[in-house]
Amino acid sequence: MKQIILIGRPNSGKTLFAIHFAEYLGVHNIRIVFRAHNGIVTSRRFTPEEAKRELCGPDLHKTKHLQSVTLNMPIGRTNIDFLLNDTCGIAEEIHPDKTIRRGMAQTLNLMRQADYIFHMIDASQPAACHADGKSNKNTNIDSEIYYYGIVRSAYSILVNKIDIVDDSQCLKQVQSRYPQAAIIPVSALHGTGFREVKACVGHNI
Ligand SMILES: Nc1nc2c(ncn2[C@@H]2O[C@H](COP(=O)(O)OP(=O)(O)O)[C@@H](O)[C@H]2O)c(=O)[nH]1
Ligand SMILES: [Mg+2]
Repeated sequence: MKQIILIGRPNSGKTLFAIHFAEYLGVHNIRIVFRAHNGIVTSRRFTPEEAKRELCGPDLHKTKHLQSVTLNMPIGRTNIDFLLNDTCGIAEEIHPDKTIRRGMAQTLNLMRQADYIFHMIDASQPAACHADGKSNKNTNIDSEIYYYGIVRSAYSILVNKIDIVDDSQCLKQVQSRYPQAAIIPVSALHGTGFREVKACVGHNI
């Protein structure tokens, strides 16, 4: 089964996107498989409301390890299963919490194995969109993901939270900063851009 990874900074909206995208594809009872770094695998079914309440939020690093959901999409005359992997957010700093450090290592490991990478950028965070943001361009984690992604050529940037920014301005900035990437503006909250993400998945699984 093809593996898709959602990767990005903590709080960029990966978990909310995974839940709402599953719902968009018709899954109203989402079975999430949790894969801890020590190999322990558990699973639980959630309604989208339960999943949002328990797994999303403004606290950094609510997602500490891989959370995968098997989704299904009609392609031509068949239905194809694929795995959407939500991950522990990654950042430049070495995190003081060992569990988070291991979660980040797990994210990076899966990024190498994944068949397709969706890199989520929070449009409301200037460091993500602006070349002159607070992070130095050479050490910025979003730039690191971008350089890896364009080499893999199975990579798109999802510019999330466009419901709360001036999207035309932000998109221009993201495009000039990441010129070789396919960029899809989305709102994980409202479902904006999901049709384009679905089309992209359809071409790549
Ligand atoms: N306005 C808005 N808020 C969002 C959007 N996506 C995520 N959020 C909020 O951002 C916070 C972090 O989301 P979460 O999915 O937990 O981020 P993660 O750490 O990348 O998994 C939560 O409070 C979400 O409700 C969006 O598209 N628009
Ligand atoms: Mg999360």
